[in-house]
Formats: sequence, structure tokens, C-alpha cells
Amino acid sequence: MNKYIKSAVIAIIMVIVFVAGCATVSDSKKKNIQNELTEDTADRLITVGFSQLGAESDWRSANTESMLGTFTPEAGYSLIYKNGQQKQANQITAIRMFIQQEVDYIVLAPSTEDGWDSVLGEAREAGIPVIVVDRKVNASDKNLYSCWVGSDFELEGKKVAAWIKEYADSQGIASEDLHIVNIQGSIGSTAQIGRSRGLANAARTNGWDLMAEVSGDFTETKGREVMGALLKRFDNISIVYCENDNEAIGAIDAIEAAGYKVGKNIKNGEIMVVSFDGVNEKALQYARDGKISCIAECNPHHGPRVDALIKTLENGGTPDKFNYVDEKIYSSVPDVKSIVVDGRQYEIEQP
Ligand code: GYE
Repeated sequence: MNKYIKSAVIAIIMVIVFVAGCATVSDSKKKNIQNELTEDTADRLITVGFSQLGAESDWRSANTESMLGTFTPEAGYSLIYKNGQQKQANQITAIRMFIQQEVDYIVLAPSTEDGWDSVLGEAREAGIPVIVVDRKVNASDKNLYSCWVGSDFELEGKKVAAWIKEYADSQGIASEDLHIVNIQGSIGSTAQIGRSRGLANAARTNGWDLMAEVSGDFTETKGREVMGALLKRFDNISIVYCENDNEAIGAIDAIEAAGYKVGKNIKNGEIMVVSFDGVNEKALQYARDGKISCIAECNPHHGPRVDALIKTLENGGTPDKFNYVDEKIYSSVPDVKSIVVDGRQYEIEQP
């Protein structure tokens, strides 16, 4: 190659290398700026790890929706959501993962009350506040979590029991003629414990015949199955106390399939169904139609409530340890207008 051509080729190669170099520099610079930007935004976001217990009911779906809809980047949050698939072990694994990821807050909707001490201890060691939502935890030391928000489940149970009492009195039905079965929720959950206690205590004081307590696990399928079995065991059931609406929907199917009628006319052989939640549209329609006689509301919209608790903590405040939600009672049965529980009067609302 001639000397001039050689230097021209070298010059061209140098230009190419330079331009490519510039491009690489500016690309990596761009990348750095981008990283800084995302880190900046991430820095400003509050990271929340939410361990939901499962997806057993319409109440649960509404609750999950409320949480996912609240903890959004627009609201200043980065949410890590984990569904425990109804297993406490999965929830414990999720919490350990949140700790490893160094989230700012852990929100726990616990499946059952017992068995949280160790993992809550680990979160406390890591300095991560835990907010418990919906059901409670039975912790050996209340300082293992920051606070709790949810419903007063025993009060819900007392409300339904008070409604049954008012209704029976209005119809002149004797206490011993109330033959009740309880399709309980998931055993060991606060919702089950409180609602079962509300009924059991009322049955004892009023002299009702509480014939059986069997778990329907808060699901429609189990409600149907358990009701079918109860109808084979007893031929005198007057009231089915379902610890949530999904169980009630399943139980009503089973009652109708066995050739009985659901409704308030227990004197004429109808089987009365009462339940909890008031979230599922089908259950509310059943309540309007008189297939479900009474529903104690259980409010699932906890997202904004947990948000408010986090804001209090962020501002250096101390939220109340236990935060109870105010709830209603629904019925379209005209015979009962209001009930009194623990000295407070509740008007009966239309479903
Ligand atoms: O009533 C039921 C759900 O813990 C309040 O769990 C919750 C209960 C709710 O499966 O439908």
C-alpha cells in the first residue's frame, strides 16, 4: 500500500474509533443519568411488602384490590405483594423475603392468630415496622408489631345473635325451638373465633339449641359440602349461621338441592340463613330476596386505613395499637327495625 493511502486508512479508522468512543461514552452517561433518575424516584417511594393470606372469598378479593389500589407509585409507594395461598408457611417465607429486600414496612394479613412470634421477632431485629391488618396475631409480646386495623368480629357475631333474638321474639318463637348449626370460618382465625364466640355466648344465655359447629373454611364449596352433611345429620335445623357470605351461598345451594326452602318462616319449616360480610353482590341480592335473612357487614377496604397508619409512622407519630372499623347490619326482613348490642343501638339497613 502506498504511504499516503496507508495514512488515509489509519486516519479513517481513528475517526471511526473516536466517533464510536463518543457514542459509547454518551450512551453510558445516559445510562447513568437514567439510573440516577430511577434511584431517585425509588428513593422517594416507600417500599411496602404485603403478605395477603389467600384468595378464599369475595371479601378477600375486595381487600386485596383495596391494598393494590392504595399502594401505587402515584401515591408514593412501591408494593411487593405476596399471596400466601391459605398457608401460614408461605406467609412466613414472604415476610423473610421482605426482610431480605429491606422494605420500609411489612403489612401482614395473617391466616391464623398463632405462630408468628419468630418471624415478627426477625422483622423487629431488622428494624422494619409491621402493620397487621384484618385478622389479629396472638403475639407473646405486643411490641412485636406496630399496630393493627380491622373489624370487631365478636361484635359482628353479637349483632347477628341480637338480630336472631329480636326476630324470634317478634314471632313468639320459644328459645328451645331455635335449632342452630354454625358453619364456621377457618379455625383459629380471628374472624372465626369472634363470630363463633358471639353465637355460642348468645346460645348459652338465651337457651338456644346450638346443635353443631363445623368449619366451612370461608369458601362456597366447603359451605355447600358441610351443609349437605348437616342436613343428613339433622332433620330439625331452623337456623344456619354462616361465618361468611360465600359459605352462605354454598349452604343455600345444598339446602335447596335437598328440597328445603330458605327463608324467615322457620315456624313453617323454612331454614333461615344468616351471615357476614355484605361484599358479594350475589349475597346482597339474596338478602334483598329474603334468602339470606341478615348479614353483619364486614368492611374489606383497609388500603386507605393502612396508608394512614404508615403516614402517622412516617411523621414520627405512634398510631393507636388497635384500630376498629365501624360496621353496619343489613336485613330486608321487616320484623326487626333495630338491635341493641353492648348498650349501642344499630338501625337495620337495607342490603
Ligand atoms: O369475613 C371472610 C374471609 O378475615 C374478615 O375472611 C376476614 C374474613 C371474611 O374469608 O369472608
